[in-house]
Amino acid sequence: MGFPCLWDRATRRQTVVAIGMAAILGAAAEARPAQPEPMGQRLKSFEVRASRFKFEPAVLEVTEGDTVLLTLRSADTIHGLTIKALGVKVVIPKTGEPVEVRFVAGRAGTFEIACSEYCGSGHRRMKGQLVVVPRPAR
Ligand SMILES: [Cu+2]
Repeated sequence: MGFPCLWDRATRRQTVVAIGMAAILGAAAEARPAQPEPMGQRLKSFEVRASRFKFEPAVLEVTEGDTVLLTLRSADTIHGLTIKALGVKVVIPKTGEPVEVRFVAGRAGTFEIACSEYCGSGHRRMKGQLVVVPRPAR
């Protein structure tokens, strides 16, 4: 490094972030789907069935940094899926037509999934969990 006096903790953290972004951008630019994507930068897809009063599967596990694609279908009436902590909200129509929602699991933790549309007496207990495990250190 040309500026060792700047090589403090903050600089190191910014450098790591910059390398991470470069890796993401590089992977996107190359777009070679046959290559396995690096850990923590994968697309995780789930098919989720909503019905009175549950999500199936109820627990979704991904790795920090993953892009998550949910394909949601209702088996009966109108439902919704919201993950408030991550700003995710989508209505699932009663027709059974699939709806998709895509988001980045940007931070580790266990986040509540809830139904966002009143769907009957058990609406309040219609819950699930998104478990985002920390990205392994390299
Ligand atoms: Cu519901």
